[in-house]
Amino acid sequence: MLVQPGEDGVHLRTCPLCEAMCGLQISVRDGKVHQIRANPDDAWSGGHICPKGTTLGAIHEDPDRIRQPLIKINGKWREATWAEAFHRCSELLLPIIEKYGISAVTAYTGNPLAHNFSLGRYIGILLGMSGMPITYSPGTIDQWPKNLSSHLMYGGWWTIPVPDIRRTNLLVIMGANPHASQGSLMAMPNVMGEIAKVRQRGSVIVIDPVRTGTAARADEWLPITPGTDAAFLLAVVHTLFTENLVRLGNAEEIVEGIETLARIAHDWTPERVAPVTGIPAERIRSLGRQLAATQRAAVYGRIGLCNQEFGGLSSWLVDVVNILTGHLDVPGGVMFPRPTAWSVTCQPQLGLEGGVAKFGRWSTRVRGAKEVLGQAPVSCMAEEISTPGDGQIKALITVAGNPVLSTPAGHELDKALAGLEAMISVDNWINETTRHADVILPGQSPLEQPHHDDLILQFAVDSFANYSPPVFLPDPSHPGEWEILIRLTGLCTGTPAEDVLVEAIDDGFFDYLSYTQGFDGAALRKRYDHGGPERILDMTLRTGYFGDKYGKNPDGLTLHKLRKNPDGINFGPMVPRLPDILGTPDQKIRLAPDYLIDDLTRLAHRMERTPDDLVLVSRRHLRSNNSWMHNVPALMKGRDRCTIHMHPDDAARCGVASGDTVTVQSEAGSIDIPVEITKEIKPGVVSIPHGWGHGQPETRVTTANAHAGVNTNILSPPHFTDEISGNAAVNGIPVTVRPAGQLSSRGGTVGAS
Ligand SMILES: Nc1nc2c(c(=O)[nH]1)N[C@H]1C(S)=C(S)[C@@H](COP(=O)(O)OP(=O)(O)OC[C@H]3O[C@@H](n4cnc5c(=O)[nH]c(N)nc54)[C@H](O)[C@@H]3O)O[C@H]1N2
Ligand SMILES: Nc1nc2c(c(=O)[nH]1)N[C@H]1C(S)=C(S)[C@@H](COP(=O)(O)OP(=O)(O)OC[C@H]3O[C@@H](n4cnc5c(=O)[nH]c(N)nc54)[C@H](O)[C@@H]3O)O[C@H]1N2
Ligand code: SF4
Ligand SMILES: [Mo]
Repeated sequence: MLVQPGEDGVHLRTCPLCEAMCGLQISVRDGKVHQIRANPDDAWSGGHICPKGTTLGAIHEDPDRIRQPLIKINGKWREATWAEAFHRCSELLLPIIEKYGISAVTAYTGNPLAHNFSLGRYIGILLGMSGMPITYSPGTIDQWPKNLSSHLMYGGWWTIPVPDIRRTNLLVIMGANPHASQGSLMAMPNVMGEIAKVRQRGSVIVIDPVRTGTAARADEWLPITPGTDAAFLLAVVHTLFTENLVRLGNAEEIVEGIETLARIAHDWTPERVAPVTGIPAERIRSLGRQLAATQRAAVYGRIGLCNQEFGGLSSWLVDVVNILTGHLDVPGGVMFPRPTAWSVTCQPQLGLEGGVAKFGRWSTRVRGAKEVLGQAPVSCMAEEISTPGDGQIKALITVAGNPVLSTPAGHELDKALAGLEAMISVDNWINETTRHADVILPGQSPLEQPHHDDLILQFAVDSFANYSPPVFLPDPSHPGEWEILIRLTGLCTGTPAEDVLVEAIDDGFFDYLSYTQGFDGAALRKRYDHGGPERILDMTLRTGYFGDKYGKNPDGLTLHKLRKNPDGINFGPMVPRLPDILGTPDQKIRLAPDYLIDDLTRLAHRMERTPDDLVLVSRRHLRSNNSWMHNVPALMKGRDRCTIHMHPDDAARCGVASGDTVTVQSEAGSIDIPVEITKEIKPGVVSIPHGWGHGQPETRVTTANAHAGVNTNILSPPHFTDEISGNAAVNGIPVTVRPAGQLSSRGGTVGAS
């Protein structure tokens, strides 16, 4: 029944759109996608799917999707051959590098690369070998605080424990809404189905300023004041110590710093934090008792805990509570996954081995923001482009990113991009960001390339492996994105993009990766008749835990084996991995790293601050995917999703009614947006989704432009960060709301930005 790439019939395929990684059956008729359904036999997802998964055909066939490179000359786009396009990249970039050096060039590498077969594996080449000293990513408006706490505690910045949901009886969800997101840094199919099962066995508690779709399906919703989770968790830790509930379980022999922790937690009584967090002291204490008394319990924190003022502390304290209650590395607690293939993106950072806090190895030119784990806040990018002087950024490469919509003060970045001397985008659409490019190099469609998740499987609750061949054959002249990245890397080092020796660099990368696993790459290469991402996939599978080790373990995993098992192979749930997984030199878990402890002074100041009248948080919707799926007509049906949610008490206070357009103003800017009044949000908190603000001139995203919405990141102050990680605080932004058109209390006229 299964057919070859390019043939009509039913193709099995993993959805590359989110961490649920659903197995799909894609039926093709007359060379077009006829229908997409869940694959009930998929060894990972067993029949789960969401509305986005059924639209992969629409993405593939989207008339706006770029199929041929585009070159902009005198403000006009024209299609070009690949040779012309690479040549144009060289014409643009080489003189800049010659004149100002490579430090005048930067890159922004966006979210879809984590889900993309080529980009995920090859982004390391661009970032590691191009010589660009500073690059940016949405990492610092996402999980950087978690990378930070993992690096400091476990000695590995991607050593992130994942809730073992399928075996837990008590799940506390903080700052995550899997009902929309389908889970993040916690990969499993049908996460809401799993949450329902936890409730049958025990209970689920959601701690979030918003009564989200997840909270509505939980046993309890604890509405917390945005940005106060660290204080809340410290009070839980306080309770565990004062009530003698600390049980380290598996971690007993390998933790360090427990005395320090007990000492610092002493001051953080539930009574002290209750008024600020909005959660009663007694509930904080009882939660501590509940966690300590439940054998299989897990606390899970995600983006609401990262994208906030105390992201680093909150991310750390989630793990601390799990450790103190004996729930680290045990079934039903939080565990470290054992991926079938290791990810090239999770290689240790050079110079940061051992989990030491050697940050600030450089700082940004304009703001002086310090480097943390190799990056500075993404909000620095605009000022680095627009501020003249030595070291000014003159050229930008974007790879699968739309920072104009996704990063703080994106409207300022929008202006800055217009002033660049050169911009090259590896992207499939002309959108709010890429409209500023001089050259756009499109990737293949998600159905024209193979698939096997690289990064996401590092956070999977099962050790799972699968491989999807392409559904459609790409135009043979269309290079894979891995080749595009290699050419751009070579270009950054001074070789014209068209002359870059792609194979040699690819071989070198393969050899390096093989070497990290103790293999001789040159010898291994003899086994393959071609390079590229499939060769890397085979090698990462074979040298992984379940791999055949190139013959030493003959029954082990290979890509060949996966091709013969199109429903995938599931090696079962997570298993204990301590202490082997620790990257700290003494193989101990650092419970109380100085770098984090030092930040408690900032949190103590926060406790004294006058409460804000109204603060803004972000939200996600199941039928969106950050900024880039609004061009899919089927996902845009129904009511307007780009609205501000507001509690009736706040609406009355601000004099606004449901359906009104209101002006929302922060220190950074103002936007006009329709209001939806709802009791499902804590009074004093409003929420707006990100990724909107389409309808910009010279973009080519027809459907998105017809449902433009507004860009909430106009309201995100670029300097509002979790200072210790540099991560953006897009939650907890003080705002005012008033009927649109009304003068602001400060006097001036205010309209949409
Ligand atoms: N459909 C869909 N799926 C997606 C995405 C998408 O855009 N659409 N994006 C993907 C990406 S890139 C990511 S990173 C993941 C994110 O996945 P999740 O972490 O599940 O993200 P959200 O759904 O935004 O949920 C964040 C929650 O944090 C809450 N929150 C805000 N501030 C605070 C706070 O201070 N404290 C607490 N306790 N809670 C707070 C918000 O109200 C919100 O409910 O989703 C991924 N999956
Ligand atoms: N206020 C607020 N802002 C946020 C967040 C929030 O919660 N609140 N969340 C943040 C988070 S977690 C994230 S991850 C970021 C996302 O930030 P970005 O990564 O900048 O944004 P995306 O919308 O994911 O951009 C995707 C880009 O990739 C392109 N693209 C899609 N598929 C492909 C492909 O296969 N190949 C190539 N080459 N390009 C492709 C799209 O055209 C688009 O330009 O947003 C962040 N911004
Ligand atoms: S939940 Fe939806 S978007 Fe995510 S992998 Fe499954 S089908 Fe794709
Ligand atoms: Mo993200």
